Amino acid sequence: MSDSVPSLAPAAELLSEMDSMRAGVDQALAARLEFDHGCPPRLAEAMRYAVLAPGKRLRPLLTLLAARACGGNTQRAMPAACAVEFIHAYSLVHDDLPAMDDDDLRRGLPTCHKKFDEATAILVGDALQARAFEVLATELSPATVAAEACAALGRAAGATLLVGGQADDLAGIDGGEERPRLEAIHHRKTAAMILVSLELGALVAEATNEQKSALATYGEKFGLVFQITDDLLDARGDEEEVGKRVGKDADRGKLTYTTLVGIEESRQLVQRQVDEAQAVLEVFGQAAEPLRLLARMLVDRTK
Ligand code: GRG
Repeated sequence: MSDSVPSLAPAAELLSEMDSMRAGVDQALAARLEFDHGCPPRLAEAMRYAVLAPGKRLRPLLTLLAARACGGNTQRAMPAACAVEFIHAYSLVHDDLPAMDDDDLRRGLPTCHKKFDEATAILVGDALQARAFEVLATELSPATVAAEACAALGRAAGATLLVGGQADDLAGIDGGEERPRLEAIHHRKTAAMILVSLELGALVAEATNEQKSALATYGEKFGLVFQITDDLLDARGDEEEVGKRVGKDADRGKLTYTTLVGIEESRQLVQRQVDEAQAVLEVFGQAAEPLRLLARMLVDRTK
């Protein structure tokens, strides 16, 4: 059964629909973090703290909206939406640890290891990763779809993509041209999870190859826009401040789009990619309007 998609829905209506979807995702995540017995209460509390903190829920939205664009039911895609957010939340908890990025704040709150302790934060990540695959394996059907979803998420979150990208980034792998190096790290640490979020939505909706390939192109462009706008946010402030920060990043040797091509070219690149991301969704007609809006919203994002 497909969800009914209003034709020519005005942006305001779509925005409020996406807010409801986000609230639905939060409820679904919370429901999957209730443990009857056996889970130490402090671990369960820390898992809920890490996942339910006010994130943007971009990846689960991509899963639900991809399913809808392909004519599927968003509720059927909800377990997959939760699984991608569990992996994302685990990667943030581990990335914030002293051994990695050593951050004190995440989503405007103390990081998991600051609020609890380091060992708990490591275990939160471990348990969230396991929970993601448990949810896919037990809640998706038929079994072939569940197995394909586990394989796709395992690949995206594994040693060649998310974890491998993090390892190379931490090791400061250098040499070679800067632009391809930046793109490779970005592809593995950021775009791979965005792509698999869309892929799982398409999988649950039993999408055609044409639909899958359009979503993959959209995902590449969305991922790039997400990364560049992330870099632009890091470099925000008034122009003088921006100039100073970009200079500082460059001094530290931190490779970002803003340090590599500058603010103005980064902004132009964002605009081009957003236009192309929207155009590639033509194949879905009106059913992909929320995905178009989501890409446009990245341009002006403030967090
Ligand atoms: C520890 C295996 C492992 C991987 C860590 C996520 C990550 C890889 C590193 C975090 C730093 C980074 C590369 C950020 C890139 C962009 C990103 C993933 C930002 C956070 O995602 P948002 O903005 O976060 O969607 P919210 O909080 O809204 O969910």
